[in-house]
Amino acid sequence: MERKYMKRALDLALKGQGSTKKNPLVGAVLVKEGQIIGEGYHKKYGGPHAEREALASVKEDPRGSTLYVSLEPCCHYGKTPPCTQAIIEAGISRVVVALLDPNERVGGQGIKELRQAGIQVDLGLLEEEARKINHPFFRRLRTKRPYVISKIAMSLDGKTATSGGQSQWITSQASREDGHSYRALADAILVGRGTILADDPSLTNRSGWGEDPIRVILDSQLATPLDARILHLDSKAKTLIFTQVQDPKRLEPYRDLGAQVQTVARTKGGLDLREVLRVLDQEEVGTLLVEGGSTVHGSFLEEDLIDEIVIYQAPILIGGQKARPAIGGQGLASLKEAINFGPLQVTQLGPDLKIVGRR
Ligand code: AOF
Ligand code: ZN
Repeated sequence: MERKYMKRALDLALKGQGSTKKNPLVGAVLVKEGQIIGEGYHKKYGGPHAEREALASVKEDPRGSTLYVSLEPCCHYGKTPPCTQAIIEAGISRVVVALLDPNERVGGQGIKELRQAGIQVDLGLLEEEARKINHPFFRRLRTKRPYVISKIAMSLDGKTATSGGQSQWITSQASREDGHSYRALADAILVGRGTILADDPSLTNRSGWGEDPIRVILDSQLATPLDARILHLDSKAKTLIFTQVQDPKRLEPYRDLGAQVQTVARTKGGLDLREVLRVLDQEEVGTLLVEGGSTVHGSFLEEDLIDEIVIYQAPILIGGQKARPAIGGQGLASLKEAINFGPLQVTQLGPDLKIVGRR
C-alpha cells in the first residue's frame, strides 16, 4: 500500500524529465483515508515544487492527510518559498519521504522542521529507486558543474566513420531514434567545429516531446561557416559558440546572426572545458549532451569530465588505421588512468547494442 503511493510519486517525478534543469525530479502524492486526494510534480526549473503542486490540486480539506514525497521537502527560500511551510499550514499529519535532499541548505533540516511542528515523518521508503532517478542531480552536487552525457554511434570495432569519412549510417534507425531522444532530455547539446563542417547539423530536438536544447559549438579558430544551418534556425533556444579568438571584428558576424560568442582560454588539450562548463552552469544547464566528434569526446575524457557514456554499437566491422575512432585526442597514457564506467547496462536495440555506463 505504502509502496504503491511512493511508486506513484516516483512516476510523477519522471514526468519532469527534460524540464527541471539543475533541480531534481520530485513527485508528491496526498492520501486521505486510503484515497489519493492530490498529486503533483516539479514541472519546471524555477516553478513550484512537487509538494505545492500536489496541495494545489486538492479539492477537499487536506488536514489529517499523509504526504508521500520522493525527496525531502525543502525548508529554504530558493526560487520558491519552503515546502515545509506549505505542509505545516495545510495541516498534513504525516509525511513519508523516500530520500534526504543532499542540498546543503536542506540536508535533514526539512525533516527536522516538520517533526518540530508535530508531524510524523517516516524516511527511506523506495530510497534506492528515488536515488536512481536523480543520479544526475546527486552527481552535480558533488562536481558543481553540468552532468555530462557523451553519446557515440560506432561499429563493432569502435569506428565512427570509414577511412573515407563515410558515417551515415553506421547504426540502425532504432538506435538513431533512441539517441535523438536525449536531445529532449538535455538542456544543452555540444559538438566540435569538425561536426559542423562534416554534417551541417541543426541540433534541434525533433523527438516530439520536450524543448530544443541550447546548441553549443566548440570552435577554437572560429571557422564555422556563416551559412551553417545552426546559425539560421527558427528556435527558441540559443546558439553558443566558444572560441579562443578575441578580435571583436571576427566575433561580430556571428553575433549579428543571433549567436552568443564567448572567448575562453586554451589549455594543452584545446579550449578550457571547465570554463565552458562554468558558463553553461550559469545558463542553468543541468545536463549537457556531447555528440562529438572524436576530438571533442577525447578532450572530455582526458579532463575526466564524462559522467555518463551512451554507446550504440552496430554489428559491423570497418577496420583501418585511418578510420576514425570513437574517441580521439591523446588518450589516457596508462591503464591506471583509464576511467571505469561499469557496471554497464546493455540492451539490444534492433540489430545494435545500446551500452550505458556511469561514473
Ligand atoms: C522540494 N520539492 O519539488 C524540489 C525540491 O530554487 P528552488 O526554490 O526551486 O529550490 C531548488 C532546490 O530545492 C533544489 O536544489 C533541491 O534542493 C530542492 N528541490 N525540493 O521540496 C521539489 N524540486
Ligand atoms: Zn520545496
